[in-house]
Parts: sequence; C-alpha cells; structure tokens
Amino acid sequence: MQRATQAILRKPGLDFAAGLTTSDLGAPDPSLALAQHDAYAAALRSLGLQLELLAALPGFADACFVEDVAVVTPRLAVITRPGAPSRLGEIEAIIPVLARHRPLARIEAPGTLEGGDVLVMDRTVLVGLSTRTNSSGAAQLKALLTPQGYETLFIPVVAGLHLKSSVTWLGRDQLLVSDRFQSVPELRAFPSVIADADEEPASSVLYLNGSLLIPAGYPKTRRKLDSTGLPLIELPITEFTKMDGGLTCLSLRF
Ligand code: CIR
Repeated sequence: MQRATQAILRKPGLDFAAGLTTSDLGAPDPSLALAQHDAYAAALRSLGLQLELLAALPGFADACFVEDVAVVTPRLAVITRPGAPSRLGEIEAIIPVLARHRPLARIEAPGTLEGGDVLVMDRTVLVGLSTRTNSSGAAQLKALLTPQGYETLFIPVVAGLHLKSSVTWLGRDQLLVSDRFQSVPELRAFPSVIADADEEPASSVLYLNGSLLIPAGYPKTRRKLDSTGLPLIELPITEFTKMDGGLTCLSLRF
C-alpha cells in the first residue's frame, strides 16, 4: 500500500454520548473523548500525515466516526450510504470535503454501506455484510473497485458492529482476527493472528505507514502482536470503545 500522506478527522462533539451504541460499558465522558481524540491525531501526525481536522457536526453525535461515510482509494472517493438512519445526514457534510481530493462516486439506495465494513489491503478488499452494510451496497462497491484492480471479497459479520470491529489488517496479507471470527471460512486464506478471547476490542487495530496503532489495555493481544515485528503505538480509546468505535473509524486516510 502507498504511504498515506493525509487524513480527515472529525472532532467528537459535546453530544457525543447521544450516539448509537450496543455496548454496556457506560456513558462516555465527552471531554475525555476529546483528549483521546487529540492523542490519536498526534499519533497520525507522528507517522507523517497531514490532518484536516473537521469541527463536530451538530445533531450528529456519531459523526466523529468519519471512516463510515466514505471509502477512499487512490483514484476515487466512494461516498457511502450508512445503514444507520441517524447517520445518513453525515454524508452531505463529507461530500464537499472529499470533492477537493478525489472524483466522487456514491452508493445508491437500496444499498447501504458503512466504511467500518470495508477493509482495504494492497490489492484485496474485504467487505463485511452486517446490519449496516447490505448485499446491494457491497455489490455496488465491488463494481467500483474492480476496474481499479482490486479483488473484492464479501465476509459475513458474525459478531459485533462492523467487519473492522473484529478483523483488521496487519500488512501484506496478514489479518488480526477476533476469537469469534477465526472459523469464518472466507477468512481462511489469510494468515491471521487471533486476538485473545478475553480481549474482544483488541482486534480493532490500525496498520498505517508501517506501524500498528493498537488500543491500550489489552496486554495479552499486545504480546501476540509483538510477533509481527511492527512498531506498536498504544493509544487509550476507552471513550470511543463505549460507543462501539475503534481505531480505524476515527479517520479517513489516503
Ligand atoms: C455507530 O454505531 O455507528 C457508532 N456509534 C460507532 C461507529 C464505529 N465505526 C467504525 O467502527 N467504523
């Protein structure tokens, strides 16, 4: 994968706790979320990325999970169509931002697709079929990616919110996979590190410019990831975990 040079982030707002969640970890603290967001932004800058930091979007408490509204490749920005009705309005706010960087394409109804279900590797893209991404949305994305030389595979999301809540990239063709996904047949072709069964959120990491950003607080999975030889950057993201978010979903990188 080409080195990423830019990232788009959106700050969490004071209404952050009003977002969607299935977790029972308690309400997030919006000011701690902001501090954790600042540390995440600093980590991206330390890896050489220039950041476009968007202001919080009033009325859209989940808009800081900016990855869900687009899939950016070297040739195209695909504006998604979130499966969560409360998030559909986030699209209009990202269109003018991405239009400055790439030609745009759009996922159209009845398709739904969220970027958290899209794992872009070097030449292979895994698309999770989840409660947020349906087969029409996945097929539309595949049709846009195939002419760009990507092979697109569909993966059933058997647990959790998005594919990348449980399956993330470790570079080359290697994946980090949560315990609950290790028997998914479509993933067997990929050499995988299995996150510790007691550390479910640890399987959502961000491989970026040769380093691996990992969530703090999961020592058993961290020890397994040491075997990759990748430099590890540990970041506290407790407040985002409470809202079902992980490290990939807080930015669009390209
Ligand atoms: C949602 O339910 O849509 C947000 N609370 C969390 C989205 C997380 N996005 C991601 O992992 N890509």
